[in-house]
Amino acid sequence: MKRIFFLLTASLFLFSCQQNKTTEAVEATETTTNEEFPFFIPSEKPNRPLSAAVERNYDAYENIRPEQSELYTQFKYTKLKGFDYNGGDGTITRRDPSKVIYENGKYYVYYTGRKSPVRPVGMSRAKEATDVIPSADWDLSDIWYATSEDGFTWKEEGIAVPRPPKPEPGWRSVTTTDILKFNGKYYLYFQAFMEASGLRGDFCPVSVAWADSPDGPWHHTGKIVIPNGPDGSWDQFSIHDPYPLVHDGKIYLYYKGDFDKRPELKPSKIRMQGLAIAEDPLGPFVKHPLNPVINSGHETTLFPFKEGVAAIVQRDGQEHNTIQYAKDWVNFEIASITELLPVAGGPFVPDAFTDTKDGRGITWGISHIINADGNWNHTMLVRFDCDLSQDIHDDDMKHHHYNYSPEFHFSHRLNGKQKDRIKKQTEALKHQE
Ligand code: AAL
Repeated sequence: MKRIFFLLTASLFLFSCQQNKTTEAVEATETTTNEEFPFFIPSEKPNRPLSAAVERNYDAYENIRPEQSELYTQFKYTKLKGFDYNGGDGTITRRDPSKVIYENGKYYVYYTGRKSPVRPVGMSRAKEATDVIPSADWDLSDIWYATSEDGFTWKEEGIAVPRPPKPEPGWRSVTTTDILKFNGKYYLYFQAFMEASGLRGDFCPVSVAWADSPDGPWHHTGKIVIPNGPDGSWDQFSIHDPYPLVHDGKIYLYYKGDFDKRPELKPSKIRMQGLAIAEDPLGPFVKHPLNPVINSGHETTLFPFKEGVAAIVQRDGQEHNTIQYAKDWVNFEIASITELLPVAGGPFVPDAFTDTKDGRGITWGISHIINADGNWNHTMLVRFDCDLSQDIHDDDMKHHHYNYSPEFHFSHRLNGKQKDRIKKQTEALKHQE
């Protein structure tokens, strides 16, 4: 009898403890207004009044912690071996690399290459440019390419696509290329300048060359495949950074447009990104009716991710320094906010052309650093590494911030105008005493 009584009492006690726990657990999700927000953040959005920011933390992002998101990463950079820059004197530039592809047992990258007897005079002095004196860093350029066994040491193979003869599109400069592999052929899309950049602006359409091998020979089509938009349209002048991917059996080519130029503003232009779609690599490309589809960024850097496409959005615009995602390849949302993003990134995207329905993401690529060594006409290619991949989880790529050295902070110093303003503000205070 005693044994039964003990068992009954013990069961009742355990049941009441369990009830308390359940109550506590329920309360943790249904805390009332006057309860503090819990120390252990609810994994699901709690049923309680929330601030806009905490509401957003649940609704706008994949995870409540950025480091748990596949589309959050930091970036690490490595200096490349194999490229000489004449000591950074501006007579050589390599910039705006393509995506990296892997063929014939090695990596390939294509990029804007300029080797000129003198450094560029600058876009503001474009009138002084000649057929040997470049205006901008990317003026009088050809499409060069290099190969690598490991992605760190590269062998410059030479010019892939040279400037065509006048008056073909690109006779002045062929730049900012990207690669597509489609039905066994290779295509290099590029900005096709027909005037020195800076004369009117950075104005150009996009043309394309094709080859049966990543080593060429490359055949100019002499066609403008992404034309400038009609007068008064956002992309009437600049069709930059062509970036093809394969989706839904078609070529989805993203590109940048510079527009709304107002010299009285700094920066004077807005930069956004558009999309043009074609069934054939040589076109016709149809621009998406919702263009521009990305409201920020500068050079295009995208990759298939799960069923959609992700974009590294850097440098310009309301949403620069973000990684964005479009499940439908058109309507982009911010997936994460990060820093020190690769500029003009050309990632290694193994499934860029496979029409994948489950994009695996990226872990490295080639990007560029402009104004290297403080010289606006010295741009260099670098390697970036990251964890934007479903196939790895690298905690060392998922910290929340970098620690910038005092020297880095002090390198961003006040200019004379700002110092004068500050001086006047202090003097004004003295007069008030
Ligand atoms: C780059 C790209 C395009 C521009 C110039 C060269 O970063 O946006 O290619 O025309 O700058």
